[in-house]
Amino acid sequence: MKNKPLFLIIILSVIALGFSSCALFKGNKFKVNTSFTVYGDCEMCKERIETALDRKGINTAYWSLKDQKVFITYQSDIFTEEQLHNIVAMVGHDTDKVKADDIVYQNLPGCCHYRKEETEW
Ligand SMILES: [Cu+2]
Repeated sequence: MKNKPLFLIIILSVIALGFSSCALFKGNKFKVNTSFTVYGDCEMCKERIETALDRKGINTAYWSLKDQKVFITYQSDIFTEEQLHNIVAMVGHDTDKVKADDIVYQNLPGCCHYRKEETEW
């Protein structure tokens, strides 16, 4: 049985290949694009929003200051769209569905205070 190790290596490679193509397929199957309104006021907001969304299960996240919108590609088997809204709201940014906690919002640097009612006071 001189060939046994070689045979084992081949079997293991086939199994590994099977797993990786499975993962690849899975990755595409659940990959979803979405965009929704996220309020912010400056480059620091952009950094804060994109950093909050920089996590496993989120492929790309881009926030546009001009559009007041975030564009996200994520894995729908890991996150729901509601969770994405919550992640952004948690760091102090209102979305079109979830309002950020007032205390978290108050603690943002002054330049990041995007809520209109506050600047009008
Ligand atoms: Cu800001």
